[in-house]
Amino acid sequence: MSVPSTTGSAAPQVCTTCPYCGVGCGVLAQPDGHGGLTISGDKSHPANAGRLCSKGSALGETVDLADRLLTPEIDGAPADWDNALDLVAQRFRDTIAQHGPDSVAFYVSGQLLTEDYYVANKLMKGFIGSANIDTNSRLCMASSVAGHRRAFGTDTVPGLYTDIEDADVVVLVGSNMAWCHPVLYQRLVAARKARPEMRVINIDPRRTATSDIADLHLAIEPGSDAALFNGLLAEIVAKGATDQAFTAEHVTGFHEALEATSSGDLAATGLPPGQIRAFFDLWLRNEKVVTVYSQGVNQSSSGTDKVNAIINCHLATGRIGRPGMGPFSVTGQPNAMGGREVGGLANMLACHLDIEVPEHRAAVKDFWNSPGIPDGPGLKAVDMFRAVRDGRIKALWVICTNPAVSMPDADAVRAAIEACDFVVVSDVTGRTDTARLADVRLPATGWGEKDGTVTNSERCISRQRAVLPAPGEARHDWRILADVAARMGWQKEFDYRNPAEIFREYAALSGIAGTLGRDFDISAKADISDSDYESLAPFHWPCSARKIGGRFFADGQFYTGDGRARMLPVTPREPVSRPSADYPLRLNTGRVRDHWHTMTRTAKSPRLSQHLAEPYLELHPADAQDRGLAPADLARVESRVGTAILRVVVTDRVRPGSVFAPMHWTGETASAGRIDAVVAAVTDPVSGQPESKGSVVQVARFDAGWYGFAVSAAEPFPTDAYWAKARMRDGWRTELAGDACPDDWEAYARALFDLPDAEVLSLLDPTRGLARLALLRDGRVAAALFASPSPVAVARNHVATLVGTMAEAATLSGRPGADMPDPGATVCACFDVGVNTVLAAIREQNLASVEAIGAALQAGTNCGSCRPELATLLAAAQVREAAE
Ligand SMILES: Nc1nc2c(c(=O)[nH]1)N[C@H]1C(S)=C(S)[C@@H](COP(=O)(O)OP(=O)(O)OC[C@H]3O[C@@H](n4cnc5c(=O)[nH]c(N)nc54)[C@H](O)[C@@H]3O)O[C@H]1N2
Ligand SMILES: Nc1nc2c(c(=O)[nH]1)N[C@H]1C(S)=C(S)[C@@H](COP(=O)(O)OP(=O)(O)OC[C@H]3O[C@@H](n4cnc5c(=O)[nH]c(N)nc54)[C@H](O)[C@@H]3O)O[C@H]1N2
Ligand code: SF4
Ligand SMILES: [Mo]
Repeated sequence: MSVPSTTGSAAPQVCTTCPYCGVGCGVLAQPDGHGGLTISGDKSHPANAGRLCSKGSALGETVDLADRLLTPEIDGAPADWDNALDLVAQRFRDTIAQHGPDSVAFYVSGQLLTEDYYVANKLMKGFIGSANIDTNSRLCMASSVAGHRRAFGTDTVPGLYTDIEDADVVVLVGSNMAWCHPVLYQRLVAARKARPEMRVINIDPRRTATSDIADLHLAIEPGSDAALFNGLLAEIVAKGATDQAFTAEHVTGFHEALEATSSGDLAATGLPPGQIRAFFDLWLRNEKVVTVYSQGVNQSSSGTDKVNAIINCHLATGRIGRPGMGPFSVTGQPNAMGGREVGGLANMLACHLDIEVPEHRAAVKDFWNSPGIPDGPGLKAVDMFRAVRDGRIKALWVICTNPAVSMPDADAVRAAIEACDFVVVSDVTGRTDTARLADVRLPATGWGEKDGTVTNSERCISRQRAVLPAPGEARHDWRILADVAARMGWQKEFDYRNPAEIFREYAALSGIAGTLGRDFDISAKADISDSDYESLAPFHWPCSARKIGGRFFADGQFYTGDGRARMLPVTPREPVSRPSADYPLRLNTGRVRDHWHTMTRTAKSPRLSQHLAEPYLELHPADAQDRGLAPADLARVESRVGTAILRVVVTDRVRPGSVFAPMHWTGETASAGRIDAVVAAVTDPVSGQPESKGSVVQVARFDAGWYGFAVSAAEPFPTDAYWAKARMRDGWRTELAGDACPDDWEAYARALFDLPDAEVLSLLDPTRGLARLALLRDGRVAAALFASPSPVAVARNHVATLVGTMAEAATLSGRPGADMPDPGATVCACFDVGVNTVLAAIREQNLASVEAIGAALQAGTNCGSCRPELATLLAAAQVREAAE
């Protein structure tokens, strides 16, 4: 829907949806006339009512065409679409003819739109006749899917976002909501402010920005969530808090679940008894409890059991599907939920139909008019890449995901892709670790250019709409898939003209699913016209003659054979990899506030790249001391499968014995920052989801001969033992380290910055190993390098402002003049406010609240994503003041 322009002749404002997290915020986007977009939150969208986080607000900075893949490529050379599509179709056809349908596979993504996903699934399961289509949701939501299916007989999130606001107790388990679902977190913060009696409990081995709001932070032993919730179940029963009417009528497995609990469970959590009591008391005293859970639960070798241990407690108390209560698995990707609905996982069919149920298969086969549907599940992601490695899969199509970075045992995955006979990658850029390995690269349209629907964490289906034209020769993912299908012989079955047509077919199929007793039914939309699809407003499923929107399960109607929910007996298990003398530390991994996954989009934004500009390792002070590691040193993190080199952050946010590293850095952005190279490919036996947060590692100093910090107008391509680069407003900032100092710093710098003829200003002190160089073009700084034998101590945010300035005597000091204080590391990305600026303002202006900081500096007043960090700075300053 185009909202009429408010600015006269300018391009119209388009109402669309954010392409990042599963909160699914509505966005208003308007071309700014310079290739970018002006972005604001959509006040009419039920998810965000106008709010956006730092990533959503910066969307306009990510749509330029730098690094975009704009034409198809075969073996690295530009090709036309006909040749590329013919080749893909022919290689898939030949491979299938020779080795059977299970010798090919698609690996797709929760960031595809529902319409793209539907076509991919239909092609593989319905026409190629293999179930070898899996998605990165296997690394993300698979344990929640499996847990839901075991408990409810369907993969359905019962509640709505308003339940989180209406609850009296919100339990956040393995969720860093402040950084990962920021707008939902802001809704929680606002609700809590309006009702100060509301209580928030955060269960996470690590203290995070989310812990800031928590009345109780349970720094649980990694992996011990099932033990804690088993303990809670036993307590519910012991204290008579069971809803006997609900369990008697609507639940089976109560006694088995209770019997599986043991008095020893709670010891495994490592929590002080007082904290456990406080948690249990809050849970038992309040009926309105919502338990929100995310990757700390799912990404575990016992993820499915953790999910069921949580759901058990809600079923036992009948606290499900009513306002302000219920288990709530929040989805990660913008269309993680849509992908589950459309059957993107190797063990599902479309519309919550089951590939293993003959009646379901027959219905879908008839509807698709397909030659046959495989009668069992295909390979799940980890097994799929093992099959690629073993040569069982000979042709692979990767769409909208970057497995060479995000899969566990990522070096082995990279090697498997490289060795595979035929690899196709559809992406918006060719510069990903995975796309670089492809035989055929296909340019896809990206956010802002494509049209379709997504489903967010609360089952709300929204439109993404194009606001920019498709660049170069890029095509929509659904169309690329349909073009290949046509060339494989299924022209008629894939003859779609637009996404509306695909959506109608999908909605009609959901009506059949509804008649087969499934809950995913949006058949009321099956006859939607093209223009109504164009203006489709966000709606919650189901949407059929029988039910529109709302919650599930308060009525005790479940989707199992007997209509009752299942409580599951859960025996808590530790993570599979155990710390040992060789690998004594537990490696936890996750996200940072301003980056999205493998950074192909967020790294384009200078402001999103400032908050955390380098891959890092959080390490407890005791563990750092044992290894002789100081803040800003480099560390080598090693497991049985691989190595990463990361910057050391010494902090008691992590427990002794645990380290944390972000998942975002890639071969494009750092020399050895791919943390999944270190993560072992251990999976949950039920869901197949990898244990991304439970590997064991050893950490040792990475002894560098020299360290460097560089800024440059143009992108540098270092080859040193360590480097990590990030975009900044006028170019690039790069951290460097090498084994032995270059003999000739000037020659080194000229090569690094590819500035062979630049004039060089230098300040060299070979005896102390210090080097400072500025490379000039027409008297202005084109690049600068600061090197020393220990981690370089220059004011980075100041040095970053040198590029493009006239060189002068102070250029190589690395410090701003007394009249220009160093702002320090960026906290507020929207207004570019640094830590030092915030601390100085707190001190000098006696600021006592986050609001006061906002009034003084603007920090935290736009998207609000940095408000938890501002609160932490404020608290630290106040503690210091009290101590002084
Ligand atoms: N900024 C940003 N936001 C994102 C994304 C992004 O890339 N960047 N990605 C999106 C996606 S796809 C997803 S899936 C979500 C993920 O959202 P989250 O799940 O909130 O994010 P993570 O940082 O992966 O992990 C959450 C927390 O789990 C904790 N944890 C680790 N082990 C355990 C454990 O054994 N028990 C418990 N209770 N906790 C544990 C970690 O310390 C971490 O703080 O974020 C979405 N939002
Ligand atoms: N160690 C560790 N590993 C993890 C996790 C963790 O917490 N720890 N989290 C896991 C989770 S939850 C997730 S969801 C995954 C995410 O991991 P990935 O899915 O691998 O990460 P992305 O960077 O989001 O990859 C999306 C790719 O699609 C491209 N793209 C963007 N838009 C489009 C489009 O419209 N069409 C096409 N064809 N391509 C497009 C992007 O450029 C990018 O290359 O990582 C998983 N891996
Ligand atoms: S919370 Fe942020 S990243 Fe998530 S959908 Fe909303 S604006 Fe996008
Ligand atoms: Mo995810």
